[in-house]
Amino acid sequence: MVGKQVWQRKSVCTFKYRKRSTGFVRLASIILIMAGIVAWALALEGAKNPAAKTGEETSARRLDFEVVKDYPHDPGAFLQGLVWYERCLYESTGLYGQSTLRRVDLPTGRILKSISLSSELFGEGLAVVGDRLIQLTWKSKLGFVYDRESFALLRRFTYDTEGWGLTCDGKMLIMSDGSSNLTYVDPVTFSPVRKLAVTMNGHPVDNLNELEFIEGSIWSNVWQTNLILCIDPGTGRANSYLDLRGILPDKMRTGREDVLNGIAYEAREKRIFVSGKLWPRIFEIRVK
Ligand SMILES: [Ca+2]
Repeated sequence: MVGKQVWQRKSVCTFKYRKRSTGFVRLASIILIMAGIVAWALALEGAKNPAAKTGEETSARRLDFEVVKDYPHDPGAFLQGLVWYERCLYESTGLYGQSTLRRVDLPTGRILKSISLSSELFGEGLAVVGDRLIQLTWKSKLGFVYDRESFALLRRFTYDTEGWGLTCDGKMLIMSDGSSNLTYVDPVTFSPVRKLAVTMNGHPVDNLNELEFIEGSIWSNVWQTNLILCIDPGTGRANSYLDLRGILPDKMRTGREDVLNGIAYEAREKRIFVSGKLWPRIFEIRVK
């Protein structure tokens, strides 16, 4: 009998403990689920809008712009690199079996000269350094140096990463590889000189792509977005950005991979050109 009472008391205590314990577990679960939902919402917002303030770094400023003019562009050009020299644009286009290096006239958009890459190569970033054109390829880790006028191949070089965007700050090449790092590369030896980690609002920004050095700032479009970041070469911080959403009208879109992927700068008249993969237009923009 005594034993039964003890058992009953123990049993009641255990039941109460279990009840309290179950309540605590339920509350903790709810808190965890709520925290998960908030974290997921923040991550989603961050993915949609890297400009959202998420860290201690000063929030990047959105720059207003206007389209000054637009020009025809070969809608078959899978644009990967765009650069201006004197009166022409130079383009590197991608896709296996379709990659080219070309010189394009403005305002007509006419292709003045074009050479094809071997079918196993996928053209990527392009920069002008003096009388040479430097072109990257995507996964082949192989770059080319051409005579700017004749497009004669002068030499090849290699690198350790994927090749994405390329520009020149007047002294060094700056290269992107799809990560949040940019690499400074010696334009003569093609040796990497230093890495620049790029952040926006305190966070690394992946998928840095086509580049252009404009008035002391590295402009980089972020692959598969309408964003162009304006990066301080000293700190790696994107202090400002442009959102080019809607610049290419929906009716001109192919629905394929027609994302923003070209930035060029004409320094004399301070003109900025942007375009994208398979875009039928090149847009000249002015930052307000
Ligand atoms: Ca460029």
